[in-house]
Parts: sequence; structure tokens; C-alpha cells
Amino acid sequence: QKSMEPEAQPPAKALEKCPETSPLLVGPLRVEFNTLVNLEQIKSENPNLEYGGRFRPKDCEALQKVAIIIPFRNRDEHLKYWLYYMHPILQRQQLDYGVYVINQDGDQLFNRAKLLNIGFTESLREYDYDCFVFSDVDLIPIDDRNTYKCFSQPRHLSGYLDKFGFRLLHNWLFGGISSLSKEQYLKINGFPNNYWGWGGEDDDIANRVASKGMSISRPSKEVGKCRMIKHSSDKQNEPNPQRFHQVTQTKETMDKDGINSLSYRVVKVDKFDLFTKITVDVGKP
Ligand code: BGN
Repeated sequence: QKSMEPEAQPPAKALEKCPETSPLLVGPLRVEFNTLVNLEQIKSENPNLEYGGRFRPKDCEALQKVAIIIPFRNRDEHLKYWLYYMHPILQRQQLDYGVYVINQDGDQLFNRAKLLNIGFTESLREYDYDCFVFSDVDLIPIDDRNTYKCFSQPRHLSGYLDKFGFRLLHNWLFGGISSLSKEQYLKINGFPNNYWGWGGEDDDIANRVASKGMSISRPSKEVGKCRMIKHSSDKQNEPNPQRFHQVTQTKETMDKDGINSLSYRVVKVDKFDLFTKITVDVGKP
């Protein structure tokens, strides 16, 4: 029999898990890059963010802890659009997330996949993330049902780009935005570290996924459309002439080149309101 006496305050109840599908989603979005956005405006429109670009839903326990990794160099204008569009979307998706901009120091050839490996490692030093979304800075989904989380197979979130007439170029395309759980990422020994310049590294990752018996999942075309910010090609990110050969060697190289061979130097960590920026020396070819 329960006593009628007033009881001592019970300890704070653990939050219930968030639902499988967030009730906050709105579907198709208007995305354009003609109106300039500024950081103060983005900050005031996202009052629930925590320092360093972190967020977790306050009414329920997020289903996944997601580190969003953005390889970066000299694209501040693009990053503002990314933050402007993505923070509201990610909050509606009820994710426990953090945004990590991995900034390649110096002016050597760009190395996207190595920056992604660094993002994996550095984000895990901060928090026990279980899912990693790797996103180029110039890509925005135009439907918030395209959830930035992990699935039972590695996922390609940007299969239907405006740049390609919203058509999937081919079935093993894996560039742009992708997600892998910690387990999936470790199973393929992370990403290659030796693709310097543009192209091929995503094909290598797709080869790794296939060679470990996994497949690439995607949202439907209705949900999976994305827009890319138009830009001229970057200096020091010219197409890598070795990529055609490199992608034929994945099976031989993947066990010795990846997260198990990653070396770099952190130059600087900046915690901003909307993101964490980690500037790194990735070395040179
Ligand atoms: C492919 C590139 C990818 C890029 C897509 C879309 C190569 C290697 C060929 C063996 N791959 O052709 O890296 O994501 O185009 O732009 O060039």
C-alpha cells in the first residue's frame, strides 16, 4: 500500500527515446544561394545551439549521436549557407549532433579523404559519437526527411544533385554527403589518405564498402534531392591524374592505408558558436 504522505522529489526522470521519425519534419524546403546570410542572424535564429556547434533535443533522447564532418579550405561564404540551412534541419531531425569543420592548413594539394579521417578521430576525442556524416561544404538537401544519421548500410545522402539534373550518375556514387556508423567506418579501415587533389577518393571508399560485403543505401529520389552552391574550381585541388590507377588498387591498399595509418598535426582548435573548426597540417603528397 502506497503511503499518502508527500514523497521526496524523485530523481530527474530519464528522457524517453525520440521517435523513429521526427514529428518536426516539414518535407520539401526552399534552398537558394542568392541572398547573403550572416553569422549573427544564424546565431539568433538558432538559440538552442551549444558552444562549438552542438545540439541535443531537450524533450527526448536522440536515437543517434552524430558527428558532422566538413572538409574545408577557404570556403567561408559556403560555410555560412551550410550553417544557415543545416542547423535548423538537423535540430528538426532530433539528432544529438556536433559540427566539425576540418580546415586544411597551408596551400598544398587538398586531401579530402584524409581530412575526413581526421574529423572522425578528432570528434571522437570530444564525445562518444556513434555515427559520422561526411559532408562537402557546398551541398544542401532540399528535403528535411533526408536524415543525417546512420543506417544498417553505409548511406549516400546526395545522390540526386541539381548539378546533374537530379539524376543519380551511377549506383556506386558515394561523393558529396555520406554517412557511416562507427562500426561501418572501422570495418573498412576508414578512408584512404593518399588521394591528393580532386576525385576518386569517394570511389575508393565505395570500393572499400563493397569489398567488406556492404552496400550503399540511399533515400528515395523524392527525398534525396540536393543543391550545390555554384563555384569555380579551387586552386590546389586539380583533378588527381593518379586516381584512375589508384581506384583499381583499393583491395590491395585498404588494409594498410586508412585510419590505421593516419598521421597529422592539429594546428589550432577554434570553438565558435555555430561550429568547431579544427585546423590541421595533413602533410604533402
Ligand atoms: C567521378 C569521380 C568522383 C566524383 C564523381 C562526381 C573519378 C575517378 C575515376 C576513376 N571519380 O568521376 O570522385 O565524385 O565523378 O563528380 O574521377
